[in-house]
Amino acid sequence: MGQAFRKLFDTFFGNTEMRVVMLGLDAAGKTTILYKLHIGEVLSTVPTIGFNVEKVQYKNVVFTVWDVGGQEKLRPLWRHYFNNTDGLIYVVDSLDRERIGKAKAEFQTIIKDPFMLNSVILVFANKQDMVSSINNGFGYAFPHI
Ligand SMILES: Nc1nc2c(ncn2[C@@H]2O[C@H](COP(=O)(O)OP(=O)(O)OP(=O)(O)O)[C@@H](O)[C@H]2O)c(=O)[nH]1
Ligand SMILES: [Mg+2]
Repeated sequence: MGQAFRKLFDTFFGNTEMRVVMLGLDAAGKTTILYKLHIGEVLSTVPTIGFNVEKVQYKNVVFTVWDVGGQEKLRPLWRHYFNNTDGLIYVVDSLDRERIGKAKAEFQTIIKDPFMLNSVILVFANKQDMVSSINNGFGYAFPHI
């Protein structure tokens, strides 16, 4: 009873909770984003084997953010995180042109899953700092620019 009342009270006057899953190919920048959101700093990361999970509060919403490893062998495990998910942040490495097709295919697989049909989706084009340096002529990916 106490817990039910607390939940009702929180819904009207206090914190709302949302569960968010953050996915994307390996090295897209998911863990970097998670800790930037959580502690406001860019940490050095290692490839995630399994997941990281942190709570991030914005106004009266407490987001529980699951950051799941994106290596190819780990992707079949993504679907285990879909149940009860309110939101998906799909992170794309904007520089990784070679794997943009792979990123798209994995994204389509996620959003077709019945558990994800009601999720809010954000596609986050990451590493924009590098994109601007490429466009300024200092990059290696598009030497013709
Ligand atoms: N220049 C630049 N580098 C970034 C950015 N975000 C992440 N990185 C770098 O990209 C590399 C991979 O970042 P991670 O956050 O570990 O990537 P991940 O998506 O968690 O990778 P997995 O855990 O393997 O799925 C690291 O060297 C980061 O420092 C960004 O916005 N700009
Ligand atoms: Mg990671």
